Amino acid sequence: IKYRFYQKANKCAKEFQRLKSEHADVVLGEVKLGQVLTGMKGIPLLVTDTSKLDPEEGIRFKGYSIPELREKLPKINPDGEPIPEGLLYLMLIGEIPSQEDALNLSRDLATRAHVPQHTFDVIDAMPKTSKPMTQFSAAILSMATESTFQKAYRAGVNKKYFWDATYEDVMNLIARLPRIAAYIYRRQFFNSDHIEPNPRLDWAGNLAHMMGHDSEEVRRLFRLYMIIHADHEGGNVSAHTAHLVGSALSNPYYCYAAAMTGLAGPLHGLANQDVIFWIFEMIEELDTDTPTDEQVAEYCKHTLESGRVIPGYGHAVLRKTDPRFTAQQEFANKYIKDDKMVNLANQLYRVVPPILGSVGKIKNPWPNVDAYSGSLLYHYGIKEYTFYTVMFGVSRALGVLASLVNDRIYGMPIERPTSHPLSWFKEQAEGK
Ligand code: CMX
Repeated sequence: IKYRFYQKANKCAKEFQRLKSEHADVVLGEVKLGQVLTGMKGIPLLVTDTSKLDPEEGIRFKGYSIPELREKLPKINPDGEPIPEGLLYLMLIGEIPSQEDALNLSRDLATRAHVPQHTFDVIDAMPKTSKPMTQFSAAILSMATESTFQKAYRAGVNKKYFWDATYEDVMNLIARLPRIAAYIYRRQFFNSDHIEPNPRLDWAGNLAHMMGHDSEEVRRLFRLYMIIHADHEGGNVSAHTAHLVGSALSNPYYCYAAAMTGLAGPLHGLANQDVIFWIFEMIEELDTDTPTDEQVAEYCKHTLESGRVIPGYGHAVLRKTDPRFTAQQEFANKYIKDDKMVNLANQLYRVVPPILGSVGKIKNPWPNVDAYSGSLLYHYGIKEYTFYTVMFGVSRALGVLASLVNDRIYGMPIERPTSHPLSWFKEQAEGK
């Protein structure tokens, strides 16, 4: 797989270097002050090859939409969901893998999954009051002791081979994340009654197993979850953070730990769990778990009036219902009959968009991925919602770390945009 990756990515690396040397003066567009002041939206600043986000249509991974991936990627059970290893293969190599290729990658990950003892010690040394994402980020950082890249750099390896050591770190890190996540979960919520990995299971199935939710239904959900959260092009906070930190040639463990501290923010991955937190607040406030649409609308207005966001709704790029939301809704329609949390997610989809739309300033009133995932997890018995963002973090590694190997093989330089004091922008807008 590494050799196939090299053959494909090396061609792109040559293209990257050629464009850099032959077309450096090409103008890509103009930058408006409004873009600078609203989080650099819409400025084409990053090269990311794993996936591309269209505001209307949603995410495509190497050109494939989520429905296409669900149909074409290899599955263990013909009527189940594809295994995420197939998506990792696609993002690295650019082709839909055969069943054998996907299973080979799955086996490769299983052989790399050993977590060093000191990482468990780091987790165990933290108070149980530490948030699961704090434990997760610290655990990832602690594995930097194992970094092949760091050792290769110190040994003076030529920079044209950096990608190889990065690839090794990236695959090891991806392989170990389910074990680390499950360890945090069992420590936090099951009194450290840990469950050993089963190396015969696929990457997502093994996570379900080690968390103690060992049914085929949960494995099927986890496979879907891990695919839809895997990547969202390069500009989102977690992906961009890993890329930025990586541009300093920090090792992949540093890069991904940094990315996870970004994912832990409520405007990004924490929304995965905040949706359920907010729904429970609503249930408590309204004193019913089957509120009317009018009651839900009142509660939404109350949230907005108190200067808070409605989690799971809105997006920095998307302008339509997120296809990752739709994929989960379809999954629920197929497998779940009359569940309170799922019903609430559907009810919110009916009630929230018109309210957000009427506010005026909100560019996208539609749901994002986070509006549904918590309800599904809750239905299948994963009720510990303060853990959900860790699951997001396990999944997001697939895309973000595949991109990091690309960054290294392309020979991407250190990232260093220009900043100015506010007075400079004022001068540009209004003159002196
Ligand atoms: N509820 C209330 N207000 C919202 C809102 C929401 N769901 N979505 C946007 N707004 C507000 C913004 O806070 C902003 O207000 P101010 O002008 O007062 O600062 C205004 O509407 C304009 O924002 P925008 O341009 O539409 O959206 P942004 O690109 O600034 O923000 C996002 C995008 C996702 C942070 C925002 O929609 C949000 O906070 N949503 C809720 C949190 C959430 O679900 N995050 C997860 C996103 C997906 C992910 O990364 O996992």
